[in-house]
Amino acid sequence: MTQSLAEMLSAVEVVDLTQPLSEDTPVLKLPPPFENTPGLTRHEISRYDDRGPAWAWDWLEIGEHVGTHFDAPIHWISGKDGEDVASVPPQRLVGPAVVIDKSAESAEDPDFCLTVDHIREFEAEHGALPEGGWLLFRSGWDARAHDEAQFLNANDTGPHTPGFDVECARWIAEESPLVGVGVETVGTDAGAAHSFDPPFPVHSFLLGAGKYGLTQLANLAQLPPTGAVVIVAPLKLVRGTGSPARVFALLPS
Ligand code: 23J
Ligand code: MN
Repeated sequence: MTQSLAEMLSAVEVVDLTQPLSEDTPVLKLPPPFENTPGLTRHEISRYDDRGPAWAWDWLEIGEHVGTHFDAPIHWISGKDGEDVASVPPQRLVGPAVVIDKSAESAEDPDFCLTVDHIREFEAEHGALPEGGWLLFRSGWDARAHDEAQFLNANDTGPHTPGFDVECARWIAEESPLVGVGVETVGTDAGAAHSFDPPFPVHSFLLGAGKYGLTQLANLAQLPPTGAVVIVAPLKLVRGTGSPARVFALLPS
């Protein structure tokens, strides 16, 4: 007898890959002359008071690219004719996850970059990358997410956080069956990627190829290398270049 989807769900574990969103959520800092995004500010509408006796509510001021968030193709000039957040087909936001763990390497070298060779090694052990899949890069950076200085890890030479090298970004965009990459850091690109050629290659190549980015993920350590399914849920923001997102992983329990 075939199981119903509801019955199958009882054998599924749900892992929340989302960082908490608050006024303290660390935010990307680009160097001058570039403009920066504001983080979250809450404005009170009422608090069970004269302004609304039985209800509390706030309105939010927040950048599209704050906290655990989704990058749509139109975020980058290479993808400017591509999808906004609201246009992304939901099927592309649910897919098999592969998790590559380079947390030891990233602890040793904060500028660690994933390469095509690392992906080939992963495939030799775990099988080919899945069609429509999401590559989740575990760097261990989620342990720093409570402290903006540790999380951004900047010094006089700029930010130092792990990412992908240029060829790896190009390969994922143009040759892999993946639809997106997710990271634990503040952006999908390495901290030093402003100095890469092209600058910010993950943004440039993936968004230019109509693929997606996902940042500031949590709890990747709880996922197996393969076998989980990721659910990415940004706001359906019309003309949005990105959006804070709730991200879940489902795994067989
Ligand atoms: C704008 C410019 C550079 C970067 C970013 C945004 C992001 O990381 C982002 O959140 O998309 S690196
Ligand atoms: Mn972004």
